[in-house]
Amino acid sequence: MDVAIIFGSASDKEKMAGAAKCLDEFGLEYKAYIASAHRVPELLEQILKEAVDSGAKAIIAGAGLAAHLPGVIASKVTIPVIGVPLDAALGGQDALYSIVQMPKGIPVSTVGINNSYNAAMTAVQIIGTSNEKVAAQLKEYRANMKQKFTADPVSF
Ligand code: RP5
Repeated sequence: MDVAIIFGSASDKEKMAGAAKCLDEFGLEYKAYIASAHRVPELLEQILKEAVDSGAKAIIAGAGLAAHLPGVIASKVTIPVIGVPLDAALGGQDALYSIVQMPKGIPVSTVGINNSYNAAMTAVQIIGTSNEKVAAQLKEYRANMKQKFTADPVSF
C-alpha cells in the first residue's frame, strides 16, 4: 500500500472519509483501519507492522478527545505521520493540542480539525517527491484549481 489510514473509533469514519477521497483522486493505494492506541494497543502494533512491511510512505492518523493515536504511532515508525485532530468534543481543540504538541524528534505533521482531505494531500505530496507520475498529477491538480478562479467581478 502507499498510505495507511488509521483512526481511533468507528465514530470517526465519516470525518476520515476525506482522506480516502483524496487518495482515490490520485489513484494511490491505501488501507484504512480502526485501532485505538488506548483500547487495543497490541492490534495497533500489528497494523503498523503490516503498513511498514508493505512499503507505506506515510501514515494518516485521526483521533478525537485525548488524541494520542498519532503520537503513539509516530513513536513506533520512522515514516511520516500526518495527524488529523477530530471534533469529538470542545470543537476538536482538545485533539488539536494533543496531536500537534509533540516532543522534539518525534513529529506529527498536523492538519486542521477534521481536515482529513488535507492529510491525504500531504501524503500525496510526500509521495510526489520521489514519483514523477504523482508529481505531474499534483501540477495538474493545481492548474485545475486555478482555472476555477477568474478576474471577473462577482454579481449577487
Ligand atoms: C477517540 O475517542 C476516537 O478517536 C474518537 O474520536 C473518540 C470517541 O470514540 P468513541 O467513544 O466514539 O469510540 O479515541
